[in-house]
Amino acid sequence: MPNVLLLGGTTEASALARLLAEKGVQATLSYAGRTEAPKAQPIKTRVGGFGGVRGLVDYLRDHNVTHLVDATHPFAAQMSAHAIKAAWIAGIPHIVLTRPAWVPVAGDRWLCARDIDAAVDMLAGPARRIMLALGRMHVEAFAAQPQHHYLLRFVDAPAEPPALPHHSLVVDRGPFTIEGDCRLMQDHAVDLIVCKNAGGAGAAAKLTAARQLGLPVLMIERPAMPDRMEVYLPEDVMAWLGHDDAPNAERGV
Ligand code: 3Y8
Ligand code: NAP
Repeated sequence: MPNVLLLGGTTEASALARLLAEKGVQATLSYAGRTEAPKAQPIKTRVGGFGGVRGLVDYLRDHNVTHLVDATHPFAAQMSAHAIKAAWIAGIPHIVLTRPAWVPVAGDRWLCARDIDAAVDMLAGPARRIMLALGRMHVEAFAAQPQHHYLLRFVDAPAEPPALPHHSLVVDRGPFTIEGDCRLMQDHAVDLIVCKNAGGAGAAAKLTAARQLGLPVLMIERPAMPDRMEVYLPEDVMAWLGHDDAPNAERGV
C-alpha cells in the first residue's frame, strides 16, 4: 500500500490531496510554514522544514514513505532540489506535479527577466506605480529602486512595515479573479506589474487583467531545475501510484 509524502503549497497539491483522500490512499501533505493559517486539507498535514536533505531522508525512512510527490511552486527551487536528492538516497520513487510556464498571447506586453535581481535592475529610471505580485519573501530586493510606488500583496499582514518608502499593502490570498485584479490595478493607478512565471490558474488573473488594461508585465523566469519526471495533472500522479480509473492505463511503478 502506498504511503505518500506530498510536498504542497500549491493549487495542484490541494487538488491531488482531494484525489488521494477520495481513494483512501495513505498520504501526508507538507507545508513549509510560510503562512499563518495554511489551507485545511482532507489528508494529514505537517508543517515546517525537514532540516535539509539529511532531515528529509530521515523523515522518509522514519515514516516508511513509499512515494515522494513534489507539488511545490516552480520557484521553490531548494525544496525541489532536496526532494530529488533525498528520494535518490532513500531509494524511493519521486515525481513532480507542476504547471506549464505561462506564455504571452496576443495583446500581452511582456518584458522578461532571468531572475529577481535582473528584474530589480530593469526598474532603474523614473518613478512608476508598480504592482509587485511576488509576495513577501523578495520585497527587500526592491529597496534598491526606492523611487517607485509599490503595490504589495501579501498572504499575511507583516509584523514590520515593508522596507519600501512608497508602498500600499493589500493582504489577500489567491486564487484571484480577473475582475478583482483589474479593480486593484485601477484603484492604485498601476502602470507596471512585476511577477514570477508561476504558471497555473491560481495567479493568472493578473495577467488577463494587465492585458485588458493594456499594462506591461515584467515576467521573472523560473529557476532552472535538473531533469526529473514531471506531470501537470493530479490524475497522472494517481496513475503513477497505480490508482488510475482508466481500465488499461499503464500501471505506475
Ligand atoms: C504556504 C498555502 C491552494 C494553494 C494556493 C498557486 C496559487 C494561490 C498565487 C499574486 C501572486 C505568490 C505567493 C501565490 C499564489 C496560490 C496557492 C499561490 C502568489 C499559499 C500557501 C503558502 C504560500 C506561500 C507563499 C509565499 C509567496 C507565494 C504569495 C496556504 C497561500 C506571490 C507566489 O508571506 C509569505 O511569506 C508568502 C510566501 C512563498 C512567495 C513569496 O515569495 O512571498 N506563496 N502561499 C506554503 C507553505 O508554507 O508550504 O497558506 O494555504 C499557497 C498559494 N499561493 O492550496 O489553494 O498554486 O500558486 N503565493 C507567486 O506565484 O508568485 C501570489 O499576488 O498575484
Ligand atoms: P524553498 O526556498 O525552495 O525552500 C526553502 C526551505 O523551506 C526548504 O529547504 C525546506 O526546509 C523548506 N520547505 C519548502 N517547502 C516545503 C514544504 N512544502 N514542506 C516542508 N518544508 C518546506 O521554498 P519556498 O519558495 O520558500 O516555498 C515554501 C513553500 O511555499 C512551498 O510549499 C511552496 O510550494 C510554497 N510556495 C512558494 C512560492 C514561491 O514563490 N516560492 C509560491 C507559492 C507557494 P528544510 O531544508 O529545512 O527541509
